[in-house]
Amino acid sequence: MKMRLAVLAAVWSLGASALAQVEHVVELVGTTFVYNGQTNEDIDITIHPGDTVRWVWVSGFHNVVSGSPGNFDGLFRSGDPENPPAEFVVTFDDIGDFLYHCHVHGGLGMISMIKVRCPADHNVDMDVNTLDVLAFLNDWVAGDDAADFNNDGVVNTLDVLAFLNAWTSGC
Ligand SMILES: [Ca+2]
Ligand SMILES: [Ca+2]
Ligand SMILES: [Cu+2]
Repeated sequence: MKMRLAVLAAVWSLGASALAQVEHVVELVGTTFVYNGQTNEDIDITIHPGDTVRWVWVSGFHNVVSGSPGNFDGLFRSGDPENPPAEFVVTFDDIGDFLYHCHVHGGLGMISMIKVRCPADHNVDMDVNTLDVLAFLNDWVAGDDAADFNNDGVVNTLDVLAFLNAWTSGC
């Protein structure tokens, strides 16, 4: 019995480890933000509360400013525009859509967005409810990569445990 509990605890902690903080790197190249081969407004990046985004200057004279061009919302700003090498890191704790731009090139479309969602918000609509369980199980049954909740490259029962663990915690 003790053994069984130990195994259960181990599986549970595997699930919890899926919630570890992750760093996402966005590069500043020429007049574009680049992430995963996507640029500026075409970047599709969804992160979790507590994750960080690291902006890395590769080429060009830039800064990183929250809000849309001409409408600084005061959430974050890297400082005055500068040349590489430079980096800027922000930790996102709140759920939401966070628009940002480069003050120098915002008019040229150097604008992008970070979406912050709870890990259990599987359908990315900012609510965690039973629809997310249905959406997750749908992907899980289909063996879809989106159901690889613990990011280990395999879709199996550990992902269900990890998902339900996150879902029960409410975020
Ligand atoms: Ca949802
Ligand atoms: Ca997995
Ligand atoms: Cu720029």
